[in-house]
Amino acid sequence: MKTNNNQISKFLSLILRHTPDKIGIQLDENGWVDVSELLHKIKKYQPTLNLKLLKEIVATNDKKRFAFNEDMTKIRASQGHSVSVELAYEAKQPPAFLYHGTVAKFMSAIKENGLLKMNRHHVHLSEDRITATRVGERRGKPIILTVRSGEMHAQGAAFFQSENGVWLTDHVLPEYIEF
Ligand code: HQG
Repeated sequence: MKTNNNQISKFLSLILRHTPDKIGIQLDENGWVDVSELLHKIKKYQPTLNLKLLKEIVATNDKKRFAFNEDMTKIRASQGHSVSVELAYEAKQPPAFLYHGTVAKFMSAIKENGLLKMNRHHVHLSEDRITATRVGERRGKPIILTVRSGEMHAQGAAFFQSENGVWLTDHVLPEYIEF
């Protein structure tokens, strides 16, 4: 059962972050889609998915990747889009330090250019080292970089926090990174 949920969750990430057109839906400018339309159009690909299961997946997803609107008529991915959406996060003061998990092969480029958003809309930073370690581990032996986010913010850089707690910013210059 759990693996089925994982598989549906992966498919939902794909649709709600990257290729909504694959099942013939469109995200609105803030990334939302109607739950009833989603359930209808996704049936062909995920025949077991119904409203009850969708609610379960949203509630139990390990990284809280999806969120409903207040009356649960709409759903969106909380972050990680490659299609253009405006998630309308509020700018927020970050803690003094945030962490970024990466791997050795990117280190020379990061030392030179800092952290870049690459294919995402923001650079993703974690509030604690354990989370950053998990992020880095997806690519190999993790290296944890400490970002002096408090100092960046004091000097005018904007930070946002997604619904699932990930910290987001545009670019981290190398001088704010402790290697
Ligand atoms: C690296 C997952 C070369 C960066 C995770 C990373 C997270 C550079 C990779 C979320 C660079 C981008 C985000 C530079 C950064 N030169 N490489 N200048 N700057 N990089 O996946 O932060 O499962 O786009 O270190 O748990 O790894 O999607 O970002 O290795 O929360 O929900 O370029 O993705 O969540 O990789 O991960 P990503 P990320 P989800």
